[in-house]
Amino acid sequence: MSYVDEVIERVIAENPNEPEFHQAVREVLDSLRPVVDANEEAFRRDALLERLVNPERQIKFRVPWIDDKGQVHVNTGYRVQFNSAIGPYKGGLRLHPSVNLGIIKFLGFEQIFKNSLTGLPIGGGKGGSDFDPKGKSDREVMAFCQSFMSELCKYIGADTDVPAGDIGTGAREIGYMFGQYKKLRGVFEGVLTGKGLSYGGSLARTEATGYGLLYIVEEMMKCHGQSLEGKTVVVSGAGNVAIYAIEKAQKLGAKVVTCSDSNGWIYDPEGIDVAALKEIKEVKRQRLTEYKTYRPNAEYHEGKGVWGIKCDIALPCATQNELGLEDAKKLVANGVVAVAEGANMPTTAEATEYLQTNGVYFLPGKAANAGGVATSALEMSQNSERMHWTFEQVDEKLKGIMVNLYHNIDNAAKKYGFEGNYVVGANIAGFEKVVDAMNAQGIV
Ligand code: NDP
Ligand code: 2IT
Repeated sequence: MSYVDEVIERVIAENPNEPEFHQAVREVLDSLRPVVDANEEAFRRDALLERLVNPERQIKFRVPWIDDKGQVHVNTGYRVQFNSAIGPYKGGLRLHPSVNLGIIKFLGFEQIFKNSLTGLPIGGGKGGSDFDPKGKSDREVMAFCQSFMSELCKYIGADTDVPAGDIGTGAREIGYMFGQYKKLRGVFEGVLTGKGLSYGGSLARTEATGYGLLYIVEEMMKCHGQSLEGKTVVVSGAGNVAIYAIEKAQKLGAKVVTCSDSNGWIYDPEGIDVAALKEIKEVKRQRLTEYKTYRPNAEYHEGKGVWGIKCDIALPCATQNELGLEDAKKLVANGVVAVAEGANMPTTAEATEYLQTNGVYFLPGKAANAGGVATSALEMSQNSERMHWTFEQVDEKLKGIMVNLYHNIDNAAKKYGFEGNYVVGANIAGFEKVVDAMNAQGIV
């Protein structure tokens, strides 16, 4: 059996009940076959892949907190410090009832390669909790965040591990966590990114993931002789990534006709009203059903459905495995040209393969949504030099990073004979730098 297949089998056997982690490992290791096959003896001797798929450290802890009625709740907190070969652990904190160790491991594993692709010195990590911020009062969210940080603060720091936002963790949560870290550790340092502008945050970090997604899509389209001007775009999600993807797509001349949350989805044939969406989601924290009060001509549908709308470009920006084979078939039948993942692993393995074999340009999340963490690394730089850069400076750097990233993954795919396969290109290009650093640092 090949070394890659052996390691995939071991990951499945040793990490039962973690299907998302298996899926992420399988996708990466499958892509790495040409590199691993060429170095099989040395990699096997050094147990390189075993070291890659086993986190350096995984922390699991109790998070007790008291609700507004005096009831005590206990959630589970996680931080998986996956790989620090190229820099301090870096990656978001997800707060969602579906969170478990396998999901945090899949996200942390992806983060290793994504962070490497940014070209910046950041290792891979991820964390979170099964706490559900939805429907909680500000005081309850604060109580949770303080309890969560009371334990997490023992394991993180500006030069060791720098968490950030993800699903359910936005500016409010980062603020409460930062305050608690500062109180307990007594240091004001860049231990989290996505901070508010008044206490060390970076301009353009809020917009970065969505904007970065559109910058890389724009570059890819340009390299295929196309542009975003006049294109119809379908987006899923209505959170941080989706909102700023919609905003930038519209600025670049495209028409975005959908968005969604976990209850339902909007079809607005005249183009999504981003100002209304921001007010509903960022200010009032309401459900998408409210959208019709701003745009009476838009349609609201319960459940899932955005992938059935005819479009040129599809941008899944909500969560993992939200775009399956049947969805991919609908997109292809409707003539989709490009699919780019704003979320982490939103497309199932079968759907990805179907899109690729039908000639759709497919950009995987670890490349397409890397603008968020790249800008987090820029926030770390600003914190280190105790300076603030302008919005334009950060945005310009972000755009440069995404354009470079596109060419790196495109070239890596070409170098190994997989031209146009950006999944293979991203995995190989991300892996090469990490493996070089791991080899240089010995068996640690
Ligand atoms: P948010 O919490 O801001 O938004 C998530 C959106 O997805 C919400 O509209 C949510 O609806 C919807 N959603 C639908 N189904 C689900 C589900 N089963 N679980 C969770 N959310 C669901 O998160 P972000 O926009 O920050 O993150 C979206 C995706 O992008 C995630 O995969 C994340 O890992 C990834 N990502 C985020 C980055 C960032 O900088 N924030 C950077 C790179 C990737 P509802 O409100 O009803 O739950
Ligand atoms: O998935 C991701 O890249 C993020 N949630 C952002 C991580 C970060 O450290 O900014």
